[in-house]
Amino acid sequence: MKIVEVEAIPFAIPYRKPLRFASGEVHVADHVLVRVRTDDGVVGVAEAPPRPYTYGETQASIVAVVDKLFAPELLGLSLLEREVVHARMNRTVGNPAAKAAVDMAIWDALGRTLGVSVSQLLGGFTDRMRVSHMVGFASDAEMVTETERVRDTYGISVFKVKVGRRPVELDVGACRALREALGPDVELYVDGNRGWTPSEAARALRAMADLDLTLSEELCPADDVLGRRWLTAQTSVPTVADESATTPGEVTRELLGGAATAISIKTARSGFTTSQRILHQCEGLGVEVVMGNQIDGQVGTACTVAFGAAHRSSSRRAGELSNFLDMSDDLLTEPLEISGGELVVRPGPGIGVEIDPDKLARYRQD
Ligand code: MUC
Ligand code: MG
Repeated sequence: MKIVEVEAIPFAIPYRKPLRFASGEVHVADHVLVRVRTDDGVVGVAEAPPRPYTYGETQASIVAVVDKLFAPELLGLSLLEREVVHARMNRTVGNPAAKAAVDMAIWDALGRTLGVSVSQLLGGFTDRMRVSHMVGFASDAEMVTETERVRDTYGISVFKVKVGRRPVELDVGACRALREALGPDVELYVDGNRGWTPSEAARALRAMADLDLTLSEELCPADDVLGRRWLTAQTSVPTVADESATTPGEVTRELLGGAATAISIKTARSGFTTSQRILHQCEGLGVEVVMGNQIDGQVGTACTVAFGAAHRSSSRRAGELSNFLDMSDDLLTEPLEISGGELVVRPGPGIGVEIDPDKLARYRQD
């Protein structure tokens, strides 16, 4: 079970349709595949999606930090020494997606070594999650058409609508058009990616008070400390902290500061190990969680559903598991399939995915 190699392989797969949101846009999945090999010949994999506009990481920075800083520190450690792995990686600040991918590739290798599913190792609560789909910026008509197509094709009935544009009326109009087109049976919630000021957010939420929004995520920046507290205190829609709450310490700060009432957990930035700490922290505090999406490919989505389904509290809400559908291709031998609005955890050891060597050869950038 000793780690003998840690690889960071950059790859790029174009999106058929870009995702646009208040802090950025994605046209190409320029991610990094992390592979951890052991002396038994087992290989664990995970995917790091760089989000420079959220965490400052790039594809090149992820490759560099894994190759130059993490890999030399991890060689020779056992897959069971994950606390040591984290202590060593945490000598480097930041780099959440790089650390998360190393963590999850180690868990995948552990599951494969033991011949068991990582989802069962983590908790084994259920084998599936309901799926929530993120809807990016477009005209009202395009957003409605996309949402209806996703509902009709995959049975998805939960949608996270990107907001945070200026003027706020653009987003209020889009959310209203979606509610009118989709009717009352569909769940809608919003994510501002820090696009609004607290007063803009308060105004928008008042204007959407009749739309039955179930969550409002990261409407304004974490540095708007008093403004976020003011906003959260006056709205009846639960406030989700996403990019402001990526570590247990940040989760404490956002919740105790009154800036959030729920937490988005993303395995793409906190792996399995730290995500489980955050989940248990939220359970102890009586705070709801939602399994978020860092615009993951299929490897990343397999990780999110493995984690989300593993625990009662992370599987209650629909998980954000569907944006890989907009990619033109992916790396797996067998693609993930969403049907009836659900995604099932891959059976089989580890996270249950196999990388197609031909696809990796086609898309790798090194
Ligand atoms: C989200 O929930 O914010 C957009 C940027 C990012 O890092 O994640 C996505 C989705
Ligand atoms: Mg978000």
